[in-house]
Amino acid sequence: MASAAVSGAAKQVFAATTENAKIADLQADMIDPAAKPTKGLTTDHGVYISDTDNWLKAQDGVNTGPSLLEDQIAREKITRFDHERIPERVVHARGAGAHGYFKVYSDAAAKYTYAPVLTDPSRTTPVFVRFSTVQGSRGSADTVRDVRGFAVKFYTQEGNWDIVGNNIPVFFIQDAIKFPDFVHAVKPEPHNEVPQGQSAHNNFWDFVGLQPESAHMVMWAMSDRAIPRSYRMMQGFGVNTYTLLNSKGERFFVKFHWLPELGVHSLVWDEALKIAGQDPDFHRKDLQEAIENGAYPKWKLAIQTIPEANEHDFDFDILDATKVWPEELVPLEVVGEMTLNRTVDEYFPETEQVAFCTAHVVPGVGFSDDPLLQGRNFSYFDTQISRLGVNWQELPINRPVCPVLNHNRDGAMRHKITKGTVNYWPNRKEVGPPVPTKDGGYAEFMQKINAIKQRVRTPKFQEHYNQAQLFYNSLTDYEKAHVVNAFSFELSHCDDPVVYETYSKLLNNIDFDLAKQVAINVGGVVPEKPARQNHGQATQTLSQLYYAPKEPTIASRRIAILLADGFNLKEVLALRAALKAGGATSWIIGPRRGKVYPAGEQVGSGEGITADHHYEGQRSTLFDAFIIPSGAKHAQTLAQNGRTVHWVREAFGHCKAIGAIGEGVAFLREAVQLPGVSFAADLNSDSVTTSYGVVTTGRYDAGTAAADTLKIAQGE
Ligand code: HDE
Repeated sequence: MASAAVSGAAKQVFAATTENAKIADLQADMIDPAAKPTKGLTTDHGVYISDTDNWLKAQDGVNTGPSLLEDQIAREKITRFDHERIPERVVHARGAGAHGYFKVYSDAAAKYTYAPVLTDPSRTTPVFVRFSTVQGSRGSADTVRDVRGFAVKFYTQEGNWDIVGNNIPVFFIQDAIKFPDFVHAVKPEPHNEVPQGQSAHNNFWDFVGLQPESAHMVMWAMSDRAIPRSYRMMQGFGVNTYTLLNSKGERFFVKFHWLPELGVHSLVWDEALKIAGQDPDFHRKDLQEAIENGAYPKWKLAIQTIPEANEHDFDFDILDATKVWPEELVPLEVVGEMTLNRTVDEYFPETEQVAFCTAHVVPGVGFSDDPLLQGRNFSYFDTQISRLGVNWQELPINRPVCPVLNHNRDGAMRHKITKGTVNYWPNRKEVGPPVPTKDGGYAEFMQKINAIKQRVRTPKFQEHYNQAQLFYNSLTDYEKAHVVNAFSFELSHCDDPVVYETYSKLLNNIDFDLAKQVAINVGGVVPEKPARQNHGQATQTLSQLYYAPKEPTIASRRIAILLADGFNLKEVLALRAALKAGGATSWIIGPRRGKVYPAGEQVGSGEGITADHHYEGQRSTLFDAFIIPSGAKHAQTLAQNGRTVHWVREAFGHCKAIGAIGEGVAFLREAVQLPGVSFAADLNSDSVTTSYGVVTTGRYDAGTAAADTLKIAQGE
């Protein structure tokens, strides 16, 4: 991927790629053209090509003659090109992937499972992770309002284990049989294939309005969780209820959680909309940039477990994927940590061809009767067949690092050549025998079933609003305001009154004020009283504020330094050094890409400093924070430029940390005129010197960090 953002300043702390068992396995299929493995171009059958620019023609030197079908070299080139595309994923089509590894801290989870990947701290298990959006096509924008996929493939020594999760802990439906309806409703509408990369349309809101089991998930999808700042700053959830089996034969229900080291952070809506146009690859590039800079994203893996005997102790069904297990009732236990430390070498054979499957579990991990999971276990294998072919598990990125041996054979694109005369069991040569469970063969839990076949769900599956309300009650006021705005935006895009009236009525089952505000905004049904009593319960772990990092950090943040000619060079150099020391990347934004000249140097001569982008090249939307150094002429020029004033005002509107020094403060105060802002100079505070100002609305810890950075710069 050619990436402007990855060039230049971003490669300040380039890290060597890291090897693991899966990377070693992939080497066998890797070609490095830079190592010149051949003299030059060959056909697919290995014959050197002397001309790749001219189709073989019957030509006399004056007149252009017909192109000859005989040209096998041209035909092969065109045919290969004609067939480059495969079907995109039916959902989660757009994604970004990376390699890494997983380690457990101890054998603490041995009381729940005998799976070594979860209990053996001496092991390093390679992983491949693919993050994705759900609704849009492969070419859609990254920052749209949507659920994010968070799919992890562990290449364990006992086989591949996939946790195919999302960044939201619940789902829209309870039973897999509803999935095609849900996906048809959210995807672009059938008559005109609109809209792309969003759920703001009649069909989605029609469906969820008639399907109250979606209410809880819809609340999450309308919250800030659906516009993450970065894939690296999202929680991940297995969503479905799985099971763990220990060596005593006891079974536990389990939910898997990924907790990001950097905390959970989101964009603001206006910013997300703008980035979707300014840099549709924002999240993809962010992941690549961080890994290439050595700022390896990390998540802790935590589990919630419920002993089999306690399955029915809750007022919700623990097999219902539209419900969370509140952490007050079932605490998280952190068991290990995942680190992503290598970007892909080639997008298609890795990120596009990776194929996840919820049915891929390893001994010690199993399924539950969660009706969504049961259906998923069928769907994933099946969909890979139409996307990649029946031998999809042989593809390099998908094959396990442990040996694979069975009597499955043939099918399109079979790669393996299995020696011998028998391809069935039992056979007279005892080739490929089953492995007893005591020697590591997969053991199903001996679950007793005494049931009547029927198309039903249990009574607890019928309650849909308690947890939707719990979620809303648990948000901070500003998070609630964002939810109101999100519903208002989405329902305003529905032009069928039946749709927005139905949904605004449904909201009154969750929260009276929410329903009222949204109905007023979108012309829905304004309620006079709540449709149900609010139970008033809240829990701190549902607001994303709870996941702010304990230690504020600027590591891996993008911080701009906004300059015009005549700036203070000493300050800028000190700032850059300080930002680099804190693990952030700094970006010079100037009047032109190329040299910008400090005070004391003639414009057009002298050393200057190299700007990474001009003012329009990268807008403030693409940075977490920015700093304006001192310099009289520079501040004056910035003040006279509508574009730079807008650049700063927009960043302020997006709640970014803003730092300024000396005349930079005057520029902020006089030209930009940020509403409601006090400057350090006005504060009469001992802890802040009067020579610089820091504006932060507290969205990012980068605010504090930028202040510290400036202090460092001052000390220079
Ligand atoms: Fe998926 N889902 N899903 N899903 N899903 C797919 O598999 C499906 C569900 C999730 O990066 C498909 O390989 C059914 C929940 C992710 O490659 C398909 C049901 C969760 C990804 C499929 C669900 C997910 C997929 C399409 C309801 C969160 C992308 C392409 C029973 C826990 C993985 C593919 C990647 C992809 C089916 C519900 C997450 C069609 C039937 C719940 C992250 O098989």
